[in-house]
Amino acid sequence: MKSIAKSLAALPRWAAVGAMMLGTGWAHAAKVNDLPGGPAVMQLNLHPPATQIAQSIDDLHWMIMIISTLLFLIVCVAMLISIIFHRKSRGAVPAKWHESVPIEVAWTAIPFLIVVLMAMPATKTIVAQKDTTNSDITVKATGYQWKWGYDYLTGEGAGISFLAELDPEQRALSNAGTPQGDDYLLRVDNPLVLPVDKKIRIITTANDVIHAWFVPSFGVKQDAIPGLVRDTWFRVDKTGDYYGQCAELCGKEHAYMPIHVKIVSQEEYSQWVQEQLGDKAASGSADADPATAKAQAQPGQQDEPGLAGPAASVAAKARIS
Ligand SMILES: [Cu+2]
Repeated sequence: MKSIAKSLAALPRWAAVGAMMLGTGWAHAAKVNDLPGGPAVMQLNLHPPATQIAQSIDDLHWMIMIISTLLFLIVCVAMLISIIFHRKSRGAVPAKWHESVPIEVAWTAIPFLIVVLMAMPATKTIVAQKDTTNSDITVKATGYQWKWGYDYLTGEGAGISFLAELDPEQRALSNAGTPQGDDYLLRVDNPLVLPVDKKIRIITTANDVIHAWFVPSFGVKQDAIPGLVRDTWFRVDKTGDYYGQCAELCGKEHAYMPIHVKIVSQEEYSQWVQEQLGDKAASGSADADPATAKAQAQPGQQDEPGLAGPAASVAAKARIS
């Protein structure tokens, strides 16, 4: 009793703290705007879809939401009518019948049909999500604590590889406790650049613990598991910047490994590929470090099969330190 009274006495203090936190939240909310391709202020719904799969997921979400809401309302209204108008105090007398085959068939068949109605389009979408065949470009995304390594494996750009880390300025803002900007904790140093309207296959794996490659606007979320490969795909309808984050709790800096995908026109992509491959050729010929050259020439000696390029050398450095 005493402890309850004590808790009640503390309520105004907690209310004040809550109001203060809410006030701070509103103050921050006022400073930021919606981020196209990323989260929106006070967002309740899914991200606007940028791929056909994301559109299907959005449609499924609304269809199932509407069916569930209707069922909830029908059950609630039936229950309230029964409680209010058929209560004992009003003289209601319970029916005497027992076991009714038609009713039992109805309450088994109708929910079954509703579930089938929801499962059919959902299955179609899942099958489409898993169809990674005939891709134009394949990129391997490797999760590290706490960054992403990208290796372009096939298609235009094959051979490009780099690491994408949280923008250092944003890391500093986070350390100082002063979040700023619409893309706070979503900007990276090297975004993943890909062309519009091409089927992109992403192979996911990880170097240490389980991560997940998640870009909501693409309708893509795939675990990246050490020692295993998984794949997913997307074809983006329009150019722009799209943002996501690691979606598997992977350690203390889980919140600091964002994903930034830049979808550009085919011409811009070809130009970017030329620049990257040109830079790589230049740095390859200028690379006087025999250890790095050896590591790149003999990827089989790495712990991570198939890792090559900057991702491998950084992984090797990370192991050494
Ligand atoms: Cu992670």
